Amino acid sequence: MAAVLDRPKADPAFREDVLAGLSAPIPAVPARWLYDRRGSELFEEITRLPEYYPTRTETALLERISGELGDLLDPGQAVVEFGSGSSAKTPVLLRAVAPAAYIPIDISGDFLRDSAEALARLCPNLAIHPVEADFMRRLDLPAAVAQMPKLGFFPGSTIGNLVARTAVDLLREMKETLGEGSRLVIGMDRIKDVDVLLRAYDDAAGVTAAFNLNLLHRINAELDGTIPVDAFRHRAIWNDALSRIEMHLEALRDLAFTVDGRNFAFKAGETIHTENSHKYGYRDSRILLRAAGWGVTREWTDDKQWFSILLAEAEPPRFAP
Ligand code: AVI
Repeated sequence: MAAVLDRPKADPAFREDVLAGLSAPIPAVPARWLYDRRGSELFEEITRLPEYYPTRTETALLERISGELGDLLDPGQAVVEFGSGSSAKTPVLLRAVAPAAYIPIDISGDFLRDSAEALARLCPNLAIHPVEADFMRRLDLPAAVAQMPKLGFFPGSTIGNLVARTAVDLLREMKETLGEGSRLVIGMDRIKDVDVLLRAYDDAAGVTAAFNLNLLHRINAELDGTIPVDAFRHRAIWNDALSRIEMHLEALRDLAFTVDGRNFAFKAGETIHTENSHKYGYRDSRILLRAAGWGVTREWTDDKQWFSILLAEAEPPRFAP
């Protein structure tokens, strides 16, 4: 009885995604379930790994271009960040563009409040309006910023975790949320040497492996699972045709387990697909943004051309041949 009471309450959407995903012909669980408390801590650790170049490359690039960004963007805008803004990048952008207001949007209320409080200490004169919502859907911004020009901020190459169709849907929703005449600063990871990519997603210290395997621990804890976690290993694969790193959990032997009373069996070598991280070439990022109604006006990249920050403008609807 105590064990049942101690079990964290399962999110019904988590149960549904896991049961459907494990029964699918190509087993897969949506990547968003990697981020429970432990998963989020492990992701923070990943961002500090020597092999994981995106976070430090993007932050350094943002610092390098902050003067130019400040020249290109008028002060007094409302900066809308898609994600809670807990990273070091947010203060860099805010210092560069001197906004009148800052609106972080995140689905996790606790995370949102903590990062908004930390930011308020750093920028005491900035009006901060946190919005607890799923930014994958169109949403209404606070009335206080209705008349201000809007600048969206979507760093971290989070867009890369979505397949193209979903990425375009999200970018279109962002355009709707931000409105006519708005702009967007977005970070996108570039295609590069496969060894560099594989090391970034399969680090020597095994932090990414722990991040991926944590999903199985979470299923066991929250969905009454009996998955033998030690019988799975983390795999990072470069899928060249789809231009993405894929994370999988591979069964090391034939095995069987239950989740929420349902039976599952895996043969040695079979995998559960847990994440995609798409990488974009110069033209790819433009096509993706254009498909959602955003025109790229500037792009900056680091010396190695490993990571890009793009400035895009919401394009008015127009007839085209
Ligand atoms: C959050 N996202 C941009 C990370 C990425 O690089 O795709 C997630 C990640 N997965 C493994 N390492 C990092």
